[in-house]
Amino acid sequence: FLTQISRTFIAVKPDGVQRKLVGEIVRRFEKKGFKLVGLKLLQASEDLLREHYWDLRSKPFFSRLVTYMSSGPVVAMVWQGLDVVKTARKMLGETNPADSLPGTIRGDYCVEVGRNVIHGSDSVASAQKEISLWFCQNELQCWENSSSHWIYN
Ligand code: DGT
Ligand code: DGI
Repeated sequence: FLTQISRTFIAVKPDGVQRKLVGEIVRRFEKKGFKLVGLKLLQASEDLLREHYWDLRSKPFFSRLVTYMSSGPVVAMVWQGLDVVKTARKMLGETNPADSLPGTIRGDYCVEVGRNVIHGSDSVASAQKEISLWFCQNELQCWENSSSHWIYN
């Protein structure tokens, strides 16, 4: 099969928290049918963020990005479900909010790439890396979703 139950790392960025978008973002993932397996509020260190954004380390905006992302609390989450990595990216929209369609989170709630309110892993491999970077094993919950038979056949 090409489709898999997987996990992805989602973070409401400091601007998303300040703008009271946490509930709206959690609501969208819950209503879609994904399962929440980890959630915490934290102010990320610059070291954590430099590791998280390692692939962007040579970009001209890298230090601004780390400053922005460490400027206030973020809500870090792990969501699980069928093809959740790919689907979450669709729910987020494009990196640049101007390219994001209405109906996506970035398309509905932000205007600038440097304040794009949410992060989502861009591949299954980076999701695994990011989940282990941001969460300990004992912060991830295994639980039976009582409505799973109405979401999956
Ligand atoms: P994410 O989900 O936060 O990893 O962001 P992506 O993957 O949608 O976008 P990415 O990895 O290209 O960019 C990471 C962060 O870098 C993103 O929060 C916005 C910021 N960024 C990207 N390009 C620029 C830029 O040209 N200028 C500035 N100031 N920031 C940028
Ligand atoms: O995974 P994405 O966030 O969609 O995209 P990414 O991993 O290429 O970039 C991570 C973040 O970096 C993105 O959410 C915002 C920031 N970023 C990316 N490209 C730019 C940028 N920020 C600014 N200011 N300018 C950019 O061109």
